[in-house]
Amino acid sequence: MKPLSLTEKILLDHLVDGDTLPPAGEVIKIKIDEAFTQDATGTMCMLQLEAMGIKRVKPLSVNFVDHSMLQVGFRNPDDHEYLKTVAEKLGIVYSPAGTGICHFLNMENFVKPGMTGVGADSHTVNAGGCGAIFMGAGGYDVALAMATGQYSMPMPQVVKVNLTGALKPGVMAMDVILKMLEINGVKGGKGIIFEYGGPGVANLSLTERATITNMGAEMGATTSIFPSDERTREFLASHGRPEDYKPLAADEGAEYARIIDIDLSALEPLIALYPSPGNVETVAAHAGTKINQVSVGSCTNSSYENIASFAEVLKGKRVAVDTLLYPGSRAVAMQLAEAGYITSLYHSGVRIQENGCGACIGQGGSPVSNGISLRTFNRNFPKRSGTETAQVHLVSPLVAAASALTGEITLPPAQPIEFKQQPAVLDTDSFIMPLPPEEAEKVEVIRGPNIMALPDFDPLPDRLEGEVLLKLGDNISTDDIQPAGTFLPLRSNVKEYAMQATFSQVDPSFSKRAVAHRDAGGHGFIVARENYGQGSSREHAALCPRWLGVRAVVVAQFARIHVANLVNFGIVPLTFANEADYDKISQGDTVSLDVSNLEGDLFLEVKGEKIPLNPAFEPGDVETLKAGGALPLFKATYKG
Ligand code: MIC
Ligand code: SF4
Repeated sequence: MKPLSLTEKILLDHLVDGDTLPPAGEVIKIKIDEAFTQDATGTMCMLQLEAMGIKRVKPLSVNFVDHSMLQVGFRNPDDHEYLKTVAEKLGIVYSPAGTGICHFLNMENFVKPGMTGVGADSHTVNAGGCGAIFMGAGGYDVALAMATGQYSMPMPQVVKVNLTGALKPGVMAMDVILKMLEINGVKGGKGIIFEYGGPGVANLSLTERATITNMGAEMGATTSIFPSDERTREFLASHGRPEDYKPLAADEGAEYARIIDIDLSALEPLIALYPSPGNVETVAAHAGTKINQVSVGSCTNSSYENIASFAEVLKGKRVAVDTLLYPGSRAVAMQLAEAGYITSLYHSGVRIQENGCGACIGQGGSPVSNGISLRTFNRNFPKRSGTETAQVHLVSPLVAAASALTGEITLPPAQPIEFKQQPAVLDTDSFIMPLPPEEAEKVEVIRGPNIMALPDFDPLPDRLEGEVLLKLGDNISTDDIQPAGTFLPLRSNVKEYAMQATFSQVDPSFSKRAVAHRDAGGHGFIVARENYGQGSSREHAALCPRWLGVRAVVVAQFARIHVANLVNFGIVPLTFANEADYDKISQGDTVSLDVSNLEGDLFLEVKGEKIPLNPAFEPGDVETLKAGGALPLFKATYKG
């Protein structure tokens, strides 16, 4: 038999139909072992799951609460109570606020080598560090996976990343993934699974591997995966799950679309400069730049090893700038406490925050105006920190530590940092486990006033006619389309979220203009260039524009998760057949598009000219688009 990559083995093992994998780009349907949400995407996901009429979820499913935890006013607490009670009703595990960040908890408690999963968060790919194939998806696709135990996606290409050597002192896993970003750029992972291998893998711990797979999202990759080996066994055993271990690796001689070689011992500390995770340079080149804040944590770098290394550099010294810390989970916080690091961090002047996303998603911890914040996070998009004029640069926990002490960008100590080895703490009691079906049926789902009904959307007309409401450039992120931060409590209220937030940071007049255009009977169009919709998986970046009357988005290229979300909410995603035609369209142009045959030739008619377009949807999406979105179609066709 032909030697197989690890990706091929897991996908073949999970194929719903047949026993061969199609060529890259063709849609495959796989069985899903786990599906999860977090609170910011979870309420919409659960509303859709309820609307599907599902009585109990099929695969292991979890609702984590980690993003929107400030609970200022009734909105967040209402969302959390809804997520808890709907979880009880439908057989979903519930992870309450304070337990930790979804991806972190997933690694500690649920992921097993060889599993497949989807999560309503782009960094679900984190789980690849444990030899599993996990992908980020929009809330509807996660609801569908919970309902059916299946997920469809275009078959990715498998690219091998061959690691050799071991990291030098002062260099961390963060520098490996920043190197990958330097090599591939923010859209270089599209349609790809990065499969790590080679002798260097054994020199990386599980949490280091997860740092690397986590930020595969920043390259737009479908996901990334490491083999399952002795280090995986150690991690699972230390977290009370030795029975979940099984060794997994690619076959000798497996074929890959491409091979990227990285010598770990040749890497040096790197920094991704504002405003993109793809702006990678060396820390050395920026040493001495004054900073105003340091923030350590996020799903990328908040393990015990990360924070213990950070604490060791700070020990006995005092930070020179405001320094915030977000442990990845309550278990990590307890492990740090038992090792004495919580006390030493307080002595150093660090502000220890709740175990959750926090400043990473603009929930507190905003930098000062015109400030520079060094963060161990994965995203530094404009305004995401909550301060318009601030700049965020991304670095490893060791660079963060050295810089916190000096108040300027500083290279980490050149000698190895030894931290205290402390047994992992188990925190499984924090989860609320599913009730037996007879008891679950009796649970009353509580919907406080923040939980609004899902809007109804009409089917696609034969012709779309209206205005180009916005013309944008490259790399528009879902943070640009539908910002999070202080708007997070509006996630369960589509109308308010759309009116207050959609494109508000790009053009504050957008929502009002769009609604007026919609109410006058127009269909809204958005035009942009490369990598449209990069970043977060939030389906609100499709749902809210749809509510505002956007019916088609025409760009040079889309990011993977966003294009699926557009289809799910009945917005037609299209790309230019000739990229240069982008220049022929202006904001405010009146355009029209015959969509009566989505499988035929498609042209954007503008100023008397017909601009040829390509579908960015799959042939299998036509029915969904025609129906006006996925939910109306599901309700009409699902037989249980
Ligand atoms: C993010 O990091 O941007 C988020 C917030 O985790 C999002 C999900 C969301 O918008 O709720 C993501 O990465 O998918
Ligand atoms: Fe949370 Fe930030 Fe990770 Fe998103 S990237 S899941 S906001 S910690």
